[in-house]
Amino acid sequence: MTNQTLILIKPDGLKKSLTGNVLTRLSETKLDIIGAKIIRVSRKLANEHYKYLKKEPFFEELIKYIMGHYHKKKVMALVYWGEGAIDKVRKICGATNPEKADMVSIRGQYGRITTKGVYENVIHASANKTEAKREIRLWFEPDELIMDIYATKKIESKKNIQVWK
Ligand code: IDP
Ligand code: MG
Repeated sequence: MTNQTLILIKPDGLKKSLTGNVLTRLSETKLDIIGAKIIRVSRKLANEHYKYLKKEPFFEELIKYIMGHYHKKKVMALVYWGEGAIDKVRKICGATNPEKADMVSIRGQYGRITTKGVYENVIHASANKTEAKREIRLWFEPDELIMDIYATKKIESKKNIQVWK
């Protein structure tokens, strides 16, 4: 079954110049990239993305990590689409704890645990279809993807938008 998944190259991945390595590893999946961008993560976006971990002792450190307090203040967000996308990408990422992850997985190769106890594991990937839908809709607007993967609607916008001069 085809599905789609959200991937984030986290600030440690960007700081360590791992973008190329990570994209090369992901290309082993032969999936299609249908969206990509560099984002500066706000606290609001970070809180929303990790809201299910709010009660964890490492939550505040995790929010600082994804916002780039310890590395570069940016993440690369991507949407991959294709046959079994969610599972294929999770497999290449490896386990959440970089010390327990398969050594040839992305997290096993490049991740570490900080002295503050955060798993700096280079990459995020959606774990299942429900999570993928919530996360892709959170990180991307419909017109930033080259495929219509979820239902959309038109609204009248009074927003001040910036355009090229
Ligand atoms: P996942 O990223 O493999 O889906 P989640 O449980 O969703 O794992 O956790 C989100 C992120 O929070 C992880 O990728 C990692 O950066 C961090 N994290 C998760 N569990 C721990 C922990 O026990 N200690 C420190 N950091 C953690
Ligand atoms: Mg998760």
